Amino acid sequence: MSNAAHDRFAPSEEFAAQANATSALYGQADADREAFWAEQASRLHWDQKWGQVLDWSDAPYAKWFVDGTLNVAYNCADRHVEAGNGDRVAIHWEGEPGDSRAITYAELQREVSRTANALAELGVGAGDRVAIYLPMLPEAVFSMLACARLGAMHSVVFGGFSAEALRSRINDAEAKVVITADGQYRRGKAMPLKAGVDEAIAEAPSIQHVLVVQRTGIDVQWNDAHDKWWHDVVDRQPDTHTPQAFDSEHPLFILYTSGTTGKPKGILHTSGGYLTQAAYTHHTVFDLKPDTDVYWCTADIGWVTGHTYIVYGPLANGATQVIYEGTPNAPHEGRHWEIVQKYGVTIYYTAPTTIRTFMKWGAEIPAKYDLSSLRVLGSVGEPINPEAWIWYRKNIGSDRTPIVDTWWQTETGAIMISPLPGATAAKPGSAQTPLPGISAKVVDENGTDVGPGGGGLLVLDKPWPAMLRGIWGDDERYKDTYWSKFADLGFYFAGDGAKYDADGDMWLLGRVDDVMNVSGHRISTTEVESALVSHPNVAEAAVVGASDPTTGQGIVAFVILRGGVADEAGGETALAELRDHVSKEIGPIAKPRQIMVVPELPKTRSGKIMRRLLRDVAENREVGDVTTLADSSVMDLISQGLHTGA
Ligand code: 6R9
Repeated sequence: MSNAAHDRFAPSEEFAAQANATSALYGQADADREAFWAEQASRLHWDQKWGQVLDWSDAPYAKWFVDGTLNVAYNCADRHVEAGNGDRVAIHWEGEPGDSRAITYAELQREVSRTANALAELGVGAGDRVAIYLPMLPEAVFSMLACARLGAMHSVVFGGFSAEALRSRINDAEAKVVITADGQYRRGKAMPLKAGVDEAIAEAPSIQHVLVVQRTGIDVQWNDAHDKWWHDVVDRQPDTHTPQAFDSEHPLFILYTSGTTGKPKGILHTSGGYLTQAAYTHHTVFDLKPDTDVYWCTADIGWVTGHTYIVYGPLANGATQVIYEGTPNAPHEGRHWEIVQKYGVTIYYTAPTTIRTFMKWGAEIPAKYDLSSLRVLGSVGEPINPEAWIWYRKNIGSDRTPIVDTWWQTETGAIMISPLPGATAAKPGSAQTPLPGISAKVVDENGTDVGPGGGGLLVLDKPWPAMLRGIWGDDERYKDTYWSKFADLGFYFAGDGAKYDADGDMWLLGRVDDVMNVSGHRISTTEVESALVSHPNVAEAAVVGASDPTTGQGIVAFVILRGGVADEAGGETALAELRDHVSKEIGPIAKPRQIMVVPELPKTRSGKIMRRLLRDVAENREVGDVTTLADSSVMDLISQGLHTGA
């Protein structure tokens, strides 16, 4: 079969010659890490310069750029206007129904100022928390930056989350204000959004005001005591606002992410270090040229990728970017490529799950559009299987563009491990190397580096500027989750399995709770999934380790077949062939015990497969809690139509 995993893709000479970063950057960072980060911090405007670069004396709580002061929103809007770039488009916003709006940096500065004035009128000040529960509208960006401008923390809650999820997040952070919209467009339909807020705040006593953007015009229930239309409150505000400088360690935002227990963790990020690493990585990893590039990150603002690579990184760098409101198949499966063509997008950043969806829809769809403007492609969120990587490069990147596979987490705040597009000969499926200034290792249970060819756990062994500064209201959990496993060594435990190949490049293998143990062999669910999707009949695959009386765990695979092959390939012979295929790709030890053909896979709203639920099916248990699924009916579909081959 395919040797995709063994191919290497060096940047072209032209690309390398114009790249923002060369391999010299690694040596420069290694020679003096703090001096390197100080240089990166100089990308920003500081009202007062820092003294010490890093104070790690209170580990695991870092202080970066000690005593420096800055205003994050000023850095993301005003200073570009002052530098003469007020007419540059900051945001090409594209609505799902086809409406659009171009927002220049001068307008961004005015909109953020108005919003900040409005929030101040509603009583929001430095240190307060504001919940943001909005679709992908320009107002989401204005709201986040308005909070930053005032020194208030935002807590963005993904618009696809339930009222219950919103309530628990509002209550945990004791937010004063929630910003929402009447409704949101999803595949051509206006769906209610404010209704969820009404339900959430019935038991959220900290909320004093609900600020409502009118997006769809659908009916809403109105409570005069706390509801206010955005257009009534924000539009009448003065469009200037004097930003105040805050300490480098002033809190910027809280973002909730799921952990191993049920209660989400409120990951806390602060200002100077976070913005420094956001700007540096966005410039270096995507090779951003602010004068000429049109950048597009397809994430939702409700996830960390939307925070760092839609709001803070690109806007700190004065980039021009596309923000799209809707889904990739509204109103047709070529929508993303139509947008790339319309705006001349040059840098495109998305998730493997989206790429595999495009594969499923077929290469003939992107082929209908002019994608020649693209020059850098990115991937984030989960390991990308080599076949998807190759498909992405070939069908979206015209077999020409570098691809950056970027490993990072909500907790790390910004990209940590990634190729440099102009310097790295890329290996499909491997994030390869910690960025200049970042240190990461693969270690065994004792914390010893496993060395080339070895596998183990990913740790970050030196503090980095955008690192989390704790879990909101839960210091113990912060120390326990990330710092207790290698307490003597002071390593941050990322929760991911990883290995080095013979060249010493890193391969991220998924969460360690997704690593299976079959007859004493460690096998990553990702490796088996990757082998399955390298078979021409398979569109998508999810693999779990189900408990097995003889082998410890047995491999159970759930596969979605490609369109047109479902009938023949679902049969016993075809499934046996699939099992043999995996055996051939990885080894007999990785041969699935059982393969089930399913119409859909259960995914969270950020596109991560919920293996826990599949494990329930594989172990013949009643299926557990499905409330965090993007579509909770998927599990019913799976249970109804199982064809299995064993
Ligand atoms: C940015 C983001 C973090 C987890 C992380 C890891 C997985 C992210 C990856 C990747 C392999 C990549 N992950 N990027 N795994 N290769 N390039 O996704 O943050 O939602 O907090 O998820 O996602 O398992 O630990 P978050």
